[in-house]
Amino acid sequence: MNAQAPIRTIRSVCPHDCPSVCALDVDLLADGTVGRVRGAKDDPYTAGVICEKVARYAERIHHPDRLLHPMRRAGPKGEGQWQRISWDEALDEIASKFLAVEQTHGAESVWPYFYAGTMGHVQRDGIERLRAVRGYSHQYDTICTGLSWPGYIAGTGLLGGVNPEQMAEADCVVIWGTNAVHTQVNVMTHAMRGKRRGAKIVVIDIYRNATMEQADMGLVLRPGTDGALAVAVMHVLLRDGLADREYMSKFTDFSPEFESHLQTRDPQWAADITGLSVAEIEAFAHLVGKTKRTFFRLGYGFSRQRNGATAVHAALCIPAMTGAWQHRGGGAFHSNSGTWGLDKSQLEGTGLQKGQPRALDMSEIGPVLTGDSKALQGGKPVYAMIVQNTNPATVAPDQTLVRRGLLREDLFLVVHEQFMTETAELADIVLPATMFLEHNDYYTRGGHTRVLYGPAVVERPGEAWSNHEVINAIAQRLGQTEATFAATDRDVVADTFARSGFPALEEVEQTGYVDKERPDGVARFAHGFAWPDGRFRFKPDWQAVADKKGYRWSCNPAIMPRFADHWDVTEKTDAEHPFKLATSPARAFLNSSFNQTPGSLKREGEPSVFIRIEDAVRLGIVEGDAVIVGNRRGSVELTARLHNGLAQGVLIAEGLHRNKAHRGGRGINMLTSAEPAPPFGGAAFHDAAVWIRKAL
Ligand SMILES: Nc1nc2c(c(=O)[nH]1)N[C@H]1C(S)=C(S)[C@@H](COP(=O)(O)OP(=O)(O)OC[C@H]3O[C@@H](n4cnc5c(=O)[nH]c(N)nc54)[C@H](O)[C@@H]3O)O[C@H]1N2
Ligand SMILES: Nc1nc2c(c(=O)[nH]1)N[C@H]1C(S)=C(S)[C@@H](COP(=O)(O)OP(=O)(O)OC[C@H]3O[C@@H](n4cnc5c(=O)[nH]c(N)nc54)[C@H](O)[C@@H]3O)O[C@H]1N2
Ligand code: SF4
Ligand SMILES: [Mo]
Repeated sequence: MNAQAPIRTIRSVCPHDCPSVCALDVDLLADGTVGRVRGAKDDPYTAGVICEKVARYAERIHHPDRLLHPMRRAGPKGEGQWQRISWDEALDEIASKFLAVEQTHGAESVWPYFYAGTMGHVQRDGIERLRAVRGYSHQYDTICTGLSWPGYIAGTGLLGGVNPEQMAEADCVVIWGTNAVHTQVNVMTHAMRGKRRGAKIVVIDIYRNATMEQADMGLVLRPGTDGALAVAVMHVLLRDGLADREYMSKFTDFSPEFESHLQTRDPQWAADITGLSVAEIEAFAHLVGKTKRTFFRLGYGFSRQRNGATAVHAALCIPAMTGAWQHRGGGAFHSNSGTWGLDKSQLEGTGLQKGQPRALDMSEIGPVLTGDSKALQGGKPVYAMIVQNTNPATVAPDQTLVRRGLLREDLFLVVHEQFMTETAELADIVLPATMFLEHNDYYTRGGHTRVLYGPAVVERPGEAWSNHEVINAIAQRLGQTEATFAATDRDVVADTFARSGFPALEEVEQTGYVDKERPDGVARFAHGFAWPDGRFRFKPDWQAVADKKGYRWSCNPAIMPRFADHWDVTEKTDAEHPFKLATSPARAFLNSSFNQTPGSLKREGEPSVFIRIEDAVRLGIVEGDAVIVGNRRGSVELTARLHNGLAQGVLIAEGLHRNKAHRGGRGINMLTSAEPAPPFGGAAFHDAAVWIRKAL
């Protein structure tokens, strides 16, 4: 850490893909570098707390491995030989290759690919403008939210919930399928405030993780069985007179058919499926049934199963049955991403769309690039890509196909990055990117209620360009003359705020945020849920969910369960694959970001896998053994860590280490499947049947 005194402290926003979207106070030092980074104390949600990886941001922004100049591949793909080139040369080559692909194969053979490496809307979503004006293939966004969002909307009709600060006012907080200590530390800040008042904390997960260590009640269930727990809880609520029938008759579609469905879902039935005891299920049901002010904080983790969308919906049904929504401190929250009211038409070039190109599923990047005709929707192969803000060669499922695809000789791959990621290593052209303190952007806080602004305050290293600048420059090289491709990032923020009816940017700059908190009654659906009849749905209408959000079916609609339920469609274990593996997030990495910073690498150590002690003993595996975990898709070498907090037959591998950090060079996503999960696609990252054995 640099010991100079700060010359000033500026307000910024953490740009990483994390629901907390913390407001930051960043010290700037006399030599122009970044010093300490702290959580803003005057921001009610951040409340002075940030995670340790961002507190050490100087390590990342001033990392000696930052990319500084455009480079062209100078040897076989992926062999690491590069030639430094100028921006002009790079942009000319990109434009001429893209034009050649357009002319030879059609515009749909170009596939701009991006995700949420930065959550700033201008830098993240501006790539859509280029896609629109050229008629390039669209991206169907599924990798992260494709299962959880539909599950939530199926109940409430809107992706929004009670202000999470109210966890501090709850008498019980249920943290369901999110390892908040690792993934969104601010949930713990507010939940612990409640706990100090005497509130009970319940954590529901598939292993005793860091969050469960803080809980009063920890429920460790088998992966992919949350729906069973949820419907059995509702069975008990009805059986023991703890359901709020008056609330249900006014605000939900509760029906005799649903009630008789639940009669068949008793605690013993759920115990057999979940591995929990009848006593645990009943104790949990009684706690939430008797504690009106129960706040359900539903995470992403339990949606990353093939039945994840239905599981999220089933869990969300519990507060609709107890009527917790009626009480301050009660209700549910998953994300507020449906509540911002933003007009992004200039930012995304909505009005400039050329043609009606196909939308390729981003989670299926492996099948798409290896010519799977279903993934390509019967259309032309992809011959050119520009990738921004994502690292598919590490994070996307079914790496055998992803790598084979990215290594294709006839694929022209441009990667715009801050670091030489494993995706950038496979590129034809690598472009250096700025970081959040080096460009202007605004950010929406999915885990709360604010829109925040983060200005450019430090000098960019070398010749790094922002995403916005790169998209504009490529568009101009391709002959696009629209004014939007000449605007600055700051102009686009200002324009988007103006179109959205937000205060002017100059005003927002003073405080750093716009508060989009909705009145409490609206947030808790006190005037009705967001379906035409105002009723919460125990009986989901998935087609209506698809219509609201533009989702498309990945399965036959007829196979979906009729009511909230356990849906038995997860990947099955068998004699050859007797274990279930989940790839839960590591504390010091954020997806694959930070897997190059010294502090994070030190904390995470080598790639490892948790195995239950009894399972290890049976297989003759001891702590620290090298093991191989595999299935039909591939295999990975890991270090065994014995654990006493997970169910029999469950393995947990925390974190997206670099593939190269594994002996053998193959990373954890060798084992995950790219098959689109029902109903609308998305990768079931925590749902893989595998075998494990000692490495020879
Ligand atoms: N430190 C850190 N922070 C992160 C990330 C990171 O990689 N590292 N990733 C960021 C991103 S992109 C996102 S989307 C969020 C996601 O953050 P979360 O909402 O926390 O979701 P996950 O990280 O997928 O998984 C959370 C927990 O779900 C558990 N889980 C898996 N399967 C099941 C199941 O069937 N049932 C139940 N009950 N639990 C299950 C996992 O074991 C894990 O403990 O976090 C963000 N923040
Ligand atoms: N096995 C397994 N795989 C998973 C998950 C899991 O739980 N288990 N989680 C999944 C989830 S939820 C998600 S969201 C995905 C996320 O996966 P990714 O979107 O790939 O997230 P990161 O790995 O953080 O990569 C983001 C990249 O963007 C770059 N970047 C950041 N800011 C900028 C910028 O301003 N400009 C440019 N050009 N680049 C920038 C960073 O350097 C980084 O390399 O991973 C998924 N993969
Ligand atoms: S990664 Fe999440 S918890 Fe950490 S500073 Fe960023 S927003 Fe906050
Ligand atoms: Mo994510």
